[in-house]
Amino acid sequence: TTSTLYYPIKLLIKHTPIVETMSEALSSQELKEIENNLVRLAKDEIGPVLKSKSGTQFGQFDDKANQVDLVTVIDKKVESIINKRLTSLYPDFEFIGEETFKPGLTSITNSPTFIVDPIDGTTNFIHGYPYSCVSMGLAVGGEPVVGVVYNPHLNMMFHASKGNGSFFNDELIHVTKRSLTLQQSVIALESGAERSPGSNFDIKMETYKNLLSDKGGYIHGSRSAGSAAMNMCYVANGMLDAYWEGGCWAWDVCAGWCILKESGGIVVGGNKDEWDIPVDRRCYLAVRGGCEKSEQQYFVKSFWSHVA
Ligand code: LIP
Repeated sequence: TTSTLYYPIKLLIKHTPIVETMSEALSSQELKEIENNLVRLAKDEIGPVLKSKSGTQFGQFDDKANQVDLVTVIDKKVESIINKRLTSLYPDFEFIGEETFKPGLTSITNSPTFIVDPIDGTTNFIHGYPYSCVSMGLAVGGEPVVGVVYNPHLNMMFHASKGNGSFFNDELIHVTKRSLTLQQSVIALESGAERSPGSNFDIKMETYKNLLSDKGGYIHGSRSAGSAAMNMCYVANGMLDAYWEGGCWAWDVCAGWCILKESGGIVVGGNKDEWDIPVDRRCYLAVRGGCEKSEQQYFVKSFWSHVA
């Protein structure tokens, strides 16, 4: 029997026509302005905090779901700064953040909603490993339409808004045109926080083996930034060919999803035949642009054939 790497969709996106029309009310120019405000907030206020506090929270973190799912007071403080700033700028928009999310109560509607991870890569942040970043996305009608991901340690600012292109440090992202095949790909794969044998953990490890084995996908290699948002951005600018994970959340991927789409990439479900998924599906396969749509679709089907 084939197992499914799945997560009960805890958050349902309620499609209501009234709000749908609101999504058309935000022009690409308005989205660009929101993008610029998020870039400024990331660069001027959040980046300096992440940069100065990374590697200073040893022994000062708490467990969440388990002892490898971590949070610090800085995560909570940064989310509060972002929430206050965005609520004052956009009082009619909703806000969902990793540290204030309430499973089963918080729901993503079709209203304009900021979906924010104050520190993506918290474990990296605690260890002083320079792959933590702030990830701020805006979803309208459930679709990621603005994304800003900033890693101040490596001075990497990725940003995009629907219809306005994707940027890396203010340079428009152009993914080098080249063929896309599973065998010649470098793919981000994460250990994640779910580690119990006999669960999704086994499916993940089995899938990694299937992809890497010379009797399986025989891919060029796998990488693991420890940050979904950074992985999405590296797929967006073509440094990675794909990223696959089950278990991360809407706030991990919302911003990177917009950045990736604006650079010609696609996001589908991590399980077979899931071509069209909601932002909170919690199981994703992100694939780069710089190739034909038909190549992306063939790559996705090849990848899915290796999911355990
Ligand atoms: C992290 C994700 C990463 C996942 C980690 C963790 P956090 O988010 O970005 O993809 O593998 O387990 O969930 O918790 O650092 O914000």
